Amino acid sequence: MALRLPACLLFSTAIVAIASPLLAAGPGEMVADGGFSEGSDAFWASDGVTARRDDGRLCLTVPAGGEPWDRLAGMNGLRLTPGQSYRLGLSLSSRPAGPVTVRVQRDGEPYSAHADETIEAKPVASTVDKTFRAVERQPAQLLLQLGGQDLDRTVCIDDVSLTAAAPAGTVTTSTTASAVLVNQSGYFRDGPKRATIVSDAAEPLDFQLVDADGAVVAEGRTRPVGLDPNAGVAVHVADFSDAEVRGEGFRLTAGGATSETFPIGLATYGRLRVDALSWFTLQRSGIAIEPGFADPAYQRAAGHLGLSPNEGDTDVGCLDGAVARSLYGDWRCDYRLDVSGGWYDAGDHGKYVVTGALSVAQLMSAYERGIAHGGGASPVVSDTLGRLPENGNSVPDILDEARWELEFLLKMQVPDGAPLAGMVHHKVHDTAWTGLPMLPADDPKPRALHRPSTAATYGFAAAAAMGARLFADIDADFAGRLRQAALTAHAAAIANPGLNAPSSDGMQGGGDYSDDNAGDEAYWAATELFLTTGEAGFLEEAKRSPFWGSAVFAPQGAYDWANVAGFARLQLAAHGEQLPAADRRAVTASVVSAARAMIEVQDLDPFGQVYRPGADGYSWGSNHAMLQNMTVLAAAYDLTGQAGYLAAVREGMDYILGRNILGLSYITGYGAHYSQNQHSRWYARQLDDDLPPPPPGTLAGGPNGTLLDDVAKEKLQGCAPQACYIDDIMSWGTNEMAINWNAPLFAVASFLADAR
Ligand code: 9MR
Repeated sequence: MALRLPACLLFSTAIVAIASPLLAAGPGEMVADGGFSEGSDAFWASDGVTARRDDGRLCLTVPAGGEPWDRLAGMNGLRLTPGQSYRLGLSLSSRPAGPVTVRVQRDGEPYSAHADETIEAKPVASTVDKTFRAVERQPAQLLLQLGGQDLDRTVCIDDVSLTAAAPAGTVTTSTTASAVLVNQSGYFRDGPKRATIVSDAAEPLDFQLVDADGAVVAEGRTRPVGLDPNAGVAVHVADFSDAEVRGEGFRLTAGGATSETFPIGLATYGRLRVDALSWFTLQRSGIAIEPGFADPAYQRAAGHLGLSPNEGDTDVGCLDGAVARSLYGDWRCDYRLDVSGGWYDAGDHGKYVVTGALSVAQLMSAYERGIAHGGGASPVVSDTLGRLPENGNSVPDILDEARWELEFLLKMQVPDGAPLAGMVHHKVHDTAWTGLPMLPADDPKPRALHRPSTAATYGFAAAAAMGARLFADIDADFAGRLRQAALTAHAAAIANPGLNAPSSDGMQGGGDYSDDNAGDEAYWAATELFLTTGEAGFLEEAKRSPFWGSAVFAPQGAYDWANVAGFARLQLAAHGEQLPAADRRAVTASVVSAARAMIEVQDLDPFGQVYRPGADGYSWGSNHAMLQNMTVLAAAYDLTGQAGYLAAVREGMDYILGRNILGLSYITGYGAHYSQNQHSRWYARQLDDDLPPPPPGTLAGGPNGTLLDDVAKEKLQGCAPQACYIDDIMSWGTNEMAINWNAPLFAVASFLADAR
């Protein structure tokens, strides 16, 4: 509803608008003199409505007629923080009885509501007590809609109060967490060491760092921050960076509370790098997971090899019928493809080229960093890095794992001679969702190829070009296949612009991965083709892209599967030795300035997050968005050698590993309390004791401000942004695992294991 305020608002003689209604009485109270007992208040009344003080109330005389919004009273000047919960209270009476709509809304077009409640007001006053979550940062107002009645009436209000509230979700989901929130997996001896303490004390608190024997090894005073809108509570920060000690079993105490134990100087990123890479091996489709290379707990039959009850993926046709027509119009195909292999995307059995391309590229980027930095001495380039069947085959393990996906991506390309030849199918998945649990080999649903898309084709071209570069010295034949396929795809995508993956509300057995702009994928493809071939034409193409000079990194997430320009920019910065000097300088400067902006965000955040949530709170897969941001900081460190960037990545991991309002590490197997029920059809221990839990090194998606699944809708209503997470296997909106989430986890772990 668009609500227009009359241009001229009449103030009753008894009512004087004060300049700043935020100069309020009680602590945190946003309504000045809501008890109407002092000399001034902030309320106005619209044309025709008169207001007067009456025995410590504000009474409004409202003429009959009009629409509800034609007769108003209200208070302007509210500044709300998106995501923060607020509590609105007032007492309300109406003589004669009738409805009053109470709104907190934008103070201007389109008057969008933070809260909207209609109350049947009676002659005897009743209390309104409403908790709501602010949706945006625009100036807001508290408004009463009083019109639309058959008779004149008098509405009186009293005890009007608006305060920031710690919402129910925070209380229920954080009760198990200590008030002293630390990186439970451990700090670097010479790295930043900070903790976040939940406390509304106005003064600094004393803190102590206590070792495993109970001895105080460092102490200091906290810095009070006040209410943190993301956490929904007031916090302090303790900085014990100067304590250059080493060992297991440290604790931090402050304000009478004690943290979980944590190590210092024994950082676990080497182990995490191995776990995060080996996680991909366990995601493999089309191969049995055997105790020969994997923990026996994860043993399972090969999935989707066409053995009953599976129907795929060795002989898959294109989606047809009504769903295909509704999504893709006249598109059809009369070939069938063997698209076996690759990785399952996430907790479902779908395989999506857009996430596959970026994920495989990020694995390869960690390898390429290992070559560029440290002359290949890093374990990241070794043949004994992961737990995978090709271990010891003289090919670096990362490339073995990458090849598993690249071979699948190659199969997704439309064959020569067919319509859209050279384009790449956007995805292959079941034609209807399966339930949980469901081992890959047990999936009985038919599989179908979806229409090729321009974005998937460019994404594939980029990843394949990158693979061609990295396999050149290892397997020339494979590198040649990749290179040819990348060139073919690139040409096909240019010839078929605007073939976008549509949105279908996920109703067809797989994720949509809809994307209506392939420009960023085109920029990435041109970039990788340039880096691989050195051909000026690809550089010119990249430079013609609107993404060439634009600011591609956002604090909500530097890049993701749908927005890959940030990754392309990092690639150019890291490996663009062949760029003309001025271009190189510009590309480097853009990465460094984005990293600087991320440090500013981090410095202001009491949890050390390298992330700023958007208007809707944390995004789907917010944990991975932070990790992507850390890859920008890591790149800036590689480009400048400045220790601040390395420190920022180290501290950025604190939030992921337990320094968050839930006191929970989002990586299975890391920290004292960690996510262990991630949404997966086969790591489904929560549903079936005979199935394994997610393997160590599994990243949970993380808080998601949009409550998507039924568990989140039921359990997380009113959650503070940082608390919109639940470790439940059915909460796919907050707790899924995914290849494009574990890929940056691997890349960041690898960076932190190696960077000094
Ligand atoms: O994380 C993905 C999000 O960015 C997309 O908007 C959404 C719809 O395409 O899909 C999300 O990814 C899920 C996918 O749909 C199915 N596999 C699991 C993915 C992670 O939750």
